Amino acid sequence: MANRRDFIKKTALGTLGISTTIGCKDLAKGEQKAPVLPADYATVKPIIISTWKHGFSANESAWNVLTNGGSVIDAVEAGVMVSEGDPNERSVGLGGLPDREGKVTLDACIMDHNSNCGSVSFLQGIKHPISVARKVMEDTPHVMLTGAGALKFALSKGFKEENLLTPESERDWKKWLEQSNYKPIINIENHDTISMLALDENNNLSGACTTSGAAWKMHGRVGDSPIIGAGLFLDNTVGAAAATGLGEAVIRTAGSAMVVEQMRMGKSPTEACKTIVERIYTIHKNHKDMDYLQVGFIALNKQGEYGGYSLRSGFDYAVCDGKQGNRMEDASFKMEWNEN
Ligand code: SD4
Repeated sequence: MANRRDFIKKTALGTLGISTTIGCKDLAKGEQKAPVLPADYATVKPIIISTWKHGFSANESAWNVLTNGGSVIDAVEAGVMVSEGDPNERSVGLGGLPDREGKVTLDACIMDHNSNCGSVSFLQGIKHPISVARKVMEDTPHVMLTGAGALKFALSKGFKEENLLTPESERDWKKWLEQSNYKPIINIENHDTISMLALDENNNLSGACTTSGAAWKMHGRVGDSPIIGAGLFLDNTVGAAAATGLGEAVIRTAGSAMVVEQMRMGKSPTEACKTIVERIYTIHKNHKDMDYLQVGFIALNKQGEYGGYSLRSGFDYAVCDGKQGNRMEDASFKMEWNEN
């Protein structure tokens, strides 16, 4: 894995007297722009944290919403939409890798500080499932819609149906078909899912999680990402957590809800993530999934403290606040890939 310090560059934030390590050159699609930060932000609120490198540009978008009068739920929605709409992100929305039948099927959920939540699973043909999830939250008596019902609902709300399978993803799927070996390796080059957590200056949390799920999954498979409590959970009196990695393992352990409960019991975000990763390891160490198992969590508490931890090496996340700007951080981890 490349050294994170290689990526870091100074930005104009220094001229505001804000200590800055912002920007990751290799993350830029075009020129990387620093978020516009008010100069007098001395605290760590607002703060945004999101999974993997695509979290970096997602954070920028969320930050712009938050610092231009948008709500924290608006911010997390806008943030993860960046990854959903990017055809070069092969694990989310448009361009996501398909299931073994060549279908791109999407899972997403969103949750606000009042514990309102909305979710869609096994949704096809809609580029921004997170926005459909938000509509489920706001415009229906339900939390979760799935498959054809979710699509029907999305169309009724004016979403446009489109082909999300890009030529690149179709090519990779055809190549995969030659061996048809299902072994979802989730690492820094081959990750899935953007999960984003944010805390605004009024102390309110929101979270969003969206993915095309594990590549080459069975048709109809739903992972942890649309499941409140598994892929995402928050309690506005405590903190928020979100997951990435093998969804089956996260569902088996109600991962994100458990991380929040660890924070409720007084653990720091990193310690809380570590405790649940250790639990997942204990449950899975003799499991058939173990040779490719990866899980990682990010967490953010009400004080604006954050952290992440993964089972195996190679998990990183993006953090954006008014003190240090936007940057990538490597999560601590339990083991290397060649250990069992
Ligand atoms: C899933 N949790 O569908 C997602 C995939 C993922 O990093 O997050 N991979 O199982």
